[in-house]
Amino acid sequence: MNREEMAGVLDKIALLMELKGENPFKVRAYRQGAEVVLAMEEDVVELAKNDTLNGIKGIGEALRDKLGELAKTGKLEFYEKLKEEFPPTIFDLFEVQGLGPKKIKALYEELGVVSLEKLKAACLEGRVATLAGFGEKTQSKILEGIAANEKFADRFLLGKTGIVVESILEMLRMHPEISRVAVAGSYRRAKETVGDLDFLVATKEGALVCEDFTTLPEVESVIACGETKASVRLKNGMHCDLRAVKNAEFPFALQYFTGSKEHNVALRSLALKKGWSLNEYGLNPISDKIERPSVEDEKDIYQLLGLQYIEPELRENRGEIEAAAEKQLPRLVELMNLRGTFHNHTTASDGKDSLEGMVEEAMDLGLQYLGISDHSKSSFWANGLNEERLLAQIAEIRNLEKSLNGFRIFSGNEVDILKDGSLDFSDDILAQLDFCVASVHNLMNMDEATMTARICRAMENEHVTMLGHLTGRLLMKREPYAVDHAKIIDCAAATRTVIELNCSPMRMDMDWRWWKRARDKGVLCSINPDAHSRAQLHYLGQGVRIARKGWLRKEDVLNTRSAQEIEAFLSKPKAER
Ligand code: DGT
Ligand code: CA
Ligand code: CA
Ligand code: ZN
Repeated sequence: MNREEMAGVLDKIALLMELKGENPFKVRAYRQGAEVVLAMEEDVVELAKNDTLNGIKGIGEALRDKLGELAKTGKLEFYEKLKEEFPPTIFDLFEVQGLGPKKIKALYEELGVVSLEKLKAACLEGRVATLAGFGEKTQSKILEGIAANEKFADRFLLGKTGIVVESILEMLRMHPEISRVAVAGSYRRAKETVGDLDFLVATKEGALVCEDFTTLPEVESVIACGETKASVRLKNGMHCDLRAVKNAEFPFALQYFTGSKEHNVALRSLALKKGWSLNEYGLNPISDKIERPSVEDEKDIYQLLGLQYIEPELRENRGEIEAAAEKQLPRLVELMNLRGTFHNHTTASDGKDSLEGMVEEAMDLGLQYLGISDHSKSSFWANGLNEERLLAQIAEIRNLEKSLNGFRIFSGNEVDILKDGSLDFSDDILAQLDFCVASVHNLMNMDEATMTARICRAMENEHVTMLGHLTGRLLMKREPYAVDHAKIIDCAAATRTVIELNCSPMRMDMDWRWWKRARDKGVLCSINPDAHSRAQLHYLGQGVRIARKGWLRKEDVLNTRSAQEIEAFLSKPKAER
């Protein structure tokens, strides 16, 4: 049980109590408790476990005892009982935009709505509009909300799923009856969003392993459990499949369930041409004249088909099979190639950690340098720096650097691109920085031509080292703004402006589908976490996987260069970079 899970239980208790129409003060106590648990500096789980969670504002005695029970046993009797009063699908209703506990209560009590499906049906039949306090308008709003939910139904951000995937892998590896373990599907291919998780194990004891899988601590409920397959819903809401195969089938199953479907279809037809039938169980000769091949792992399958090994990130049928046949696949960048990173925030603007804290974390990560780029003055919502504060920050950085044994801090800024493509700081000020990330943060509704011209003008500025989050998209939340990627890439190539791969999980922007084109035009990529806290520097891990998905090699990524090389790069005029 970790902090987030503990807070999650309190939040759900608040929701269910509200549904039951209980005392609003009690409800608020749980909700507030959840916030306190999330925000506490101390290790709240440890304190609760040791019964030392005392005298904390917002956590009364009743709550303290419940947290203690949760931390010690991983369960809470009170919550389990409360949950039994409702069908588990009821929580889905709270995800619909515009539906609060009061409305859900009415829908539940008067129409028996207990799931999204029932809610949608009730809306379509016009029954929701007839409820007191609802009406036609509310009904169509609810339908819109459901539609928006369905569009992103049950997809999760790649960058937020790593922890649960790693912990499930680790537990499966420890199982005595399991010889091989892998995660397949879109997670293995590093898609920016993941639908469900697909685990694969090699075992002789399929039924037992499936059964044990359903009892992992991450599991919320069991959907199905058989001899070779189990399906569960995890506590974080994700669906998750486990397939148990024989050791000899493992390579084929891994290849098949990694996908993508399009890649598999193309690979299967290539196999057919060579006289094999390929499926999730094996590679079988079509005629008995051909001998059955020996396959130990996934690499052997590609080799038998006359292909270079294709890294999972590339398996989207976007030219990788052709390139592998011609032995032209790129050698992809790896996390250990990164030497530093740019675009990071501190408490000077809207970051949660100090300059020192950010630097400490970067050093712990084994990096040689860190670029600091807080917001500029027009981003007042993010406490953007004015000229005076920016100059003071440069001085602070130069001073801090003296005590760092050669670790470099590059002083930069994430400078706003204004409406007409001019920048938030004058050239005199920008010239005093080591580097500059230029980003759009407002007026996002421009038409494509205007927005593209605006961004291109910014890139023409000699001081703009790189372009930040090209489209401003927030995955599953905010559409990208209209911008002509091809033109931006051409302009970046012409002006020698680097484009950032912003690897904040909800951004992953520029999109991976454009990087090969950029690379082929000689545009450099900078893999940037856009970290607003120390912990967020770790976004680099999934960022590298997205860069790989974009066919990028070490030499295409600026921040694989050493601190000295970066210094030399930044000191040259852009035209010579
Ligand atoms: P997701 O879960 O929506 O993010 O995407 P995937 O790629 O993980 O898809 P999923 O979980 O439905 O299936 C896992 C893999 O299994 C998929 O990438 C390819 C393979 N697969 C599933 N259904 C089919 C199919 O009908 N034909 C072929 N060739 N492969 C399939
Ligand atoms: Ca999947
Ligand atoms: Ca699946
Ligand atoms: Zn930004």
